[in-house]
Amino acid sequence: MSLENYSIIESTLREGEQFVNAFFTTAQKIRIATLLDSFGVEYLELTNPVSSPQSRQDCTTIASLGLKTKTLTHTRCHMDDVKIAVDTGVDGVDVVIGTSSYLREFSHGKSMDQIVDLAQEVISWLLTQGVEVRFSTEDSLRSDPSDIFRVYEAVDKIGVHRVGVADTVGVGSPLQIYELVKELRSRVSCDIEFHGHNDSGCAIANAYMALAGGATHIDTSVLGIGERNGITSLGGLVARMYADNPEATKAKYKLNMLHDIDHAVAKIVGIDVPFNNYITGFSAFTHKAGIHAKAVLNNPSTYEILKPEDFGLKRYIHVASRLTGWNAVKDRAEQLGLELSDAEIKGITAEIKALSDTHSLTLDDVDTVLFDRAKKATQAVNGTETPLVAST
Ligand code: HCA
Ligand code: CU
Repeated sequence: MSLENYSIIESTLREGEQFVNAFFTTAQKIRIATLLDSFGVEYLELTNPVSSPQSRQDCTTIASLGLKTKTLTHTRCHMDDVKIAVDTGVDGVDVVIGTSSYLREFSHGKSMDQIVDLAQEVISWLLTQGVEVRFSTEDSLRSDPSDIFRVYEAVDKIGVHRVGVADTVGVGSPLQIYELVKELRSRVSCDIEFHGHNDSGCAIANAYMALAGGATHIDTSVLGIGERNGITSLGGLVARMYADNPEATKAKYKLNMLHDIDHAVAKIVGIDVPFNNYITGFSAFTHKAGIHAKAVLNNPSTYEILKPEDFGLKRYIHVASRLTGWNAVKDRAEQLGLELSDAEIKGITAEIKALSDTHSLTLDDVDTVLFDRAKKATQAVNGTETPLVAST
């Protein structure tokens, strides 16, 4: 069921701020929050207000913007943190504490008994404050399952709204995540959130399998930015969900905003949108080989699972290569308004292939060949110098 009915917790303004290059001014935070709100994410997660005075101020500012999306702030499982969090006016508080032996020994030093007691104290206080409350176990995948189930069940019993599974080090496989979430689903009645890092390349697949196992909320960040190489990316999750159900995904989010959102955040953090980024990478809708081009020109669905027009984008057929085919060259000639016979197009295609066997071609090179041949063809027919080019 969760595959049709899930919420995105967009954490660019929390996990994303942990990306090495990220420094967000207040104005940039407001811009990112506003863009994500218009896109339609259900929640925004903000940096823990105790991190710095400006973080606290920004949290209050964003919580009071009157966005449609709910605002959440991240906190440690600590009374001092959650009191300040509630004071910022956010709709909800995302509490987290490490449960793996690594974090218990080398980070906060608490035993599982102490964690269970503390979690109950913090969560029950938060529940009196009228905010949405989530409790998550950091490094869930390297925690003893019986430990995390024990603490999840304890907070579920006192009425927490959501528990979170966090693959903090990106070690989980899709099957492992599915099985863990499925087991958790059978043990708690509250909602389940998944937060997955991408160290071993599974963040999107893991988020998807968490939903398949019964999770209701997925954490994302724009372009996946976060600690190390980041988490499930917003665009990647959207691409995955669209591949399953285009109509539901189009109805849920303003997909034509993704391009601007990815590029705006990339600019703010000083990176390029990767060439192979889901949906918005520069080659995401580019077809090259002649066989692909021919079929796509006949029917784009032959080689496209995502329709570029649904994201406000265009497909591009690459012709400037030795892999091209005459259908692609013909399409380019038509774009340029050139009238050439199929025989001529086939001859030009052979010429392009020969040229690109010796060096890399640009689209300009192809266009030059096309214009040149069109001119010669016209001269041959009319015996004149006038190029046979439609008015442009
Ligand atoms: C971290 C914390 C966290 C928290 C996830 C959560 C993680 O920075 O280590 O709140 O569920 O990956 O565990 O981002
Ligand atoms: Cu994280």
